[in-house]
Amino acid sequence: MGERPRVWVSQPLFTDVLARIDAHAEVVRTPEVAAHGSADIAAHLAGVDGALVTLNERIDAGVLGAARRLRVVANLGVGYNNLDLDALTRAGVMATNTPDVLTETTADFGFALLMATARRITEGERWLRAGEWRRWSFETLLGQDLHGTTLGILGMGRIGQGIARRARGFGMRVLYHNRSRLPEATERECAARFVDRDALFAEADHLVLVLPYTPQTRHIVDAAALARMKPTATLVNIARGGIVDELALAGALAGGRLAAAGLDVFEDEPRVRPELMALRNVVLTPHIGSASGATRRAMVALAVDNLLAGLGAGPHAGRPPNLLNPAVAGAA
Ligand code: 8YV
Repeated sequence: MGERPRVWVSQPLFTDVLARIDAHAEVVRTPEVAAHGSADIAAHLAGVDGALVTLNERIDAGVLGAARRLRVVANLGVGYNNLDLDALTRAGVMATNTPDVLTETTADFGFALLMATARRITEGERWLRAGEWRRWSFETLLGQDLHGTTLGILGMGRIGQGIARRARGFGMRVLYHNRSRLPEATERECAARFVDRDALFAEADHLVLVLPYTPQTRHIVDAAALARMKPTATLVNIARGGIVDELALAGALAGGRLAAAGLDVFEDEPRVRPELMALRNVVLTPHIGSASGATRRAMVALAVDNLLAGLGAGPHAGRPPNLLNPAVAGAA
């Protein structure tokens, strides 16, 4: 019998879910949440056949150089901008993500963040806790309605569609923009109408960003896009921070050119720009869109399925269900 495969797990994850790997491989665990620099990641990858990583770990050509036995990198998350897919493919390493299992949880969160932002919920709580609530008054903390308004969704994949379905129940009109238009049946089901990007910025009372982060979508919400938006509009970002030019956003919010923003993601996590921190009309959350207990467990379970499959074990041996670079499997 050959040597048992080795797997690196980049941060502590649900022990019982990870235990499924033990039957097939030796697991190199990370005892606490660490900021792995590229030298550290390269050193770990050099000694293993598979890795379970999060958005904290950037996997590119630089860290793959010495990873001679690496066969599969299973990313925890539907977004995989932390993976250089071309570099992984060139190195013959399968890459996988965790779609579907987090769709509804993340759509719930997107809606929660939208409501908190539009109705100034966290701002009100901060005000109350600071002892500012001295007398009830009619014109305190006036927000924006959701019902009867137009929701714009930029990026109409699974999560965007989940948000559209929720918006329907709230009596909102839904417009969307996406790289490609959805089939008519899906548009009907989501009660959503396709418009071009500029029209989306201009017509939305509330705009939610749910698109993948790529070189093409970096700063897609820049000063010019923000200038197209209504000054009464709210912007919610649950995708990736780099989609928005944060300095332009802070400027628009400070200058009254946009009513409010809800941000779960930032360009340089976990650092949040002081320009955003200083603003009253921004709801800031620490990238928790998919963070329900059940969903985070499901994400790890799916990543483990993908990892084991990439190592040639388990029910999907050799065919990870969420393979991002099939060219590698084809070559195998
Ligand atoms: C994850 C996410 O928590 O799925 C994504 O793209 O951003 C989050 O759900 C994150 O990727 C963990 O690595």
